[in-house]
Amino acid sequence: MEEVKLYGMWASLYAKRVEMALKMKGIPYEYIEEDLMNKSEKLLSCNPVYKKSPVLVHHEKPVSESLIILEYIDETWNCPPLLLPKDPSQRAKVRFCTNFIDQQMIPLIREIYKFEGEQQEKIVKEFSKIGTVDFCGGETPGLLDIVFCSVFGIHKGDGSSGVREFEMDANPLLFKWLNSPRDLPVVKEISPPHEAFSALLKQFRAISLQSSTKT
Ligand SMILES: N[C@@H](CCC(=O)N[C@@H](CS)C(=O)NCC(=O)O)C(=O)O
Repeated sequence: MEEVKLYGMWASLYAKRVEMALKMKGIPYEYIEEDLMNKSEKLLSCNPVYKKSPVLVHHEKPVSESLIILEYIDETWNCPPLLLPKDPSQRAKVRFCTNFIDQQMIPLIREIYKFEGEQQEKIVKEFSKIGTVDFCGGETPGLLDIVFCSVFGIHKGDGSSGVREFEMDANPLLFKWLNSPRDLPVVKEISPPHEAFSALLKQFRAISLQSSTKT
């Protein structure tokens, strides 16, 4: 019997991507909700370097960092659907894209939340350049779809945060990519409750705006 535990946080996009992979592969797991303001001893001991969630614990062995966890899942449960392509050059391309999303796109999204008006528009324009990155999609949803969906697909923006980068008409190139994985039942299953998530985004927006006026 496999023993799989996931230490996550209900609104964390990083935890959501791990949940998506586990569900797509049909791997049963126990989910443990972490209070990030008061992290458990278990989380701290499993991820002593970054002290962040998510952490996957498989037979008492911890794995941290969501992209590494996704690859661990694919290698350990080497059953369909395979998350990474077989061809090494395609694998390299997927890794390039997922790193690009985490290192370039997510920080840019955080920046967008810090500003209003013209300043925000400037950053949003920067964001649309992302359309020039040649994201590679496989025949069936895989690792890149999971990562992309965790950032853009789980929550349909309703404009309440004051930022429009999540909205379809504001960024058609980006959203063309999302059409199929967003409709996967697994994405619907793991999506956080809309109202609670919107409230959290509003809170994040208020804190981000405040921090930018202080600096
Ligand atoms: N690079 C990490 C990022 C994980 C991350 O930022 N987790 C956040 C929750 S969304 C966290 O644990 N924050 C608590 C903290 O930074 O103290 C990954 O991919 O897993």
